Amino acid sequence: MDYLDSRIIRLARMARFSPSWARRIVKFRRVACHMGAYLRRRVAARKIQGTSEWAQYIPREQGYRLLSHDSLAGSARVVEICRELFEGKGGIQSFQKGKKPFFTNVLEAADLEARPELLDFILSDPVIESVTSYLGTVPRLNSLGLFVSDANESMESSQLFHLDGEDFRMVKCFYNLDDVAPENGPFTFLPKDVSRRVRKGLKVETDEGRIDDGDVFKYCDEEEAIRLTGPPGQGAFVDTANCLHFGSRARAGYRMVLMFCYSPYPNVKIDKGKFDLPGMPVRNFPVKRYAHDPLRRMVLGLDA
Ligand SMILES: O=C(O)CCC(=O)C(=O)O
Ligand SMILES: [Fe+2]
Repeated sequence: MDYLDSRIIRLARMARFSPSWARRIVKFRRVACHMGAYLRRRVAARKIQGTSEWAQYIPREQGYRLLSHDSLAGSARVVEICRELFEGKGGIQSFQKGKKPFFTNVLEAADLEARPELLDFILSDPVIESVTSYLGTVPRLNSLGLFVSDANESMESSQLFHLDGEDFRMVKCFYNLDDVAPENGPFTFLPKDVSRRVRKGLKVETDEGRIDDGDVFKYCDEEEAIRLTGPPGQGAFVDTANCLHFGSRARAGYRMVLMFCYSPYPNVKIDKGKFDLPGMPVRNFPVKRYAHDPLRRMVLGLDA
């Protein structure tokens, strides 16, 4: 089906539809094909929005929420586990760069089996309920990883300001796993309202393309950018489809983060098959543990 959708995008472009209209057509087609799953998720989300104490946790206007080690139950333990896993693989001495050399995942599906607390946290009520309320639908967990950004001199791809393209709205969660200083390449983003101003100025609609700092800072102040520096356990939920962002400009030492990605289902991402390459995030999760839990079944796509 991704083949069909790539054709739709191409045709829409030829017909001079804007990129965001082309994506709307793809979204519409996919929703029509998965109407049952789509509606179930919307109904379940409405209930969560009406009852959960996490319903307003990620503010819609700003599109992000900063987290510290004690914001969400279990995060401090998960940070510990990630650090242990990395050390268990030989740490930075044994680190092998992947397809994206400056942002390489070292986590494997087997690690998630061995340390179930990790996925338990990612699927915990506070996380699912805050993300669901922000998106207005019970999301799908797309990918996750323990990403290492070793010192580098490059300035390309996601090291430049950009938007992610999973959907019109999405939520990524980042946790620093080590002390992160400015020279270690912190995840850096502009709040949604600031991004909107910049996008308007530069006529940026979607995830297509990367933008130079110089252009971005014509429309906002450098101080408006939020850098995820700080100790292990410092983190953020960020709508990376609406908040311009970059990371991994690690010019000294290295940076290590846990990152997981939630997006609506169905989403508009066109799969280009890059996920099988070394160092890309994990997408096959051990699901048995959650097979009898209706909410988590949806989040893991076991219901569709
Ligand atoms: O390297 C980073 O911290 C940013 C990566 C990125 O753009 C993303 O995960 O969407
Ligand atoms: Fe990104």
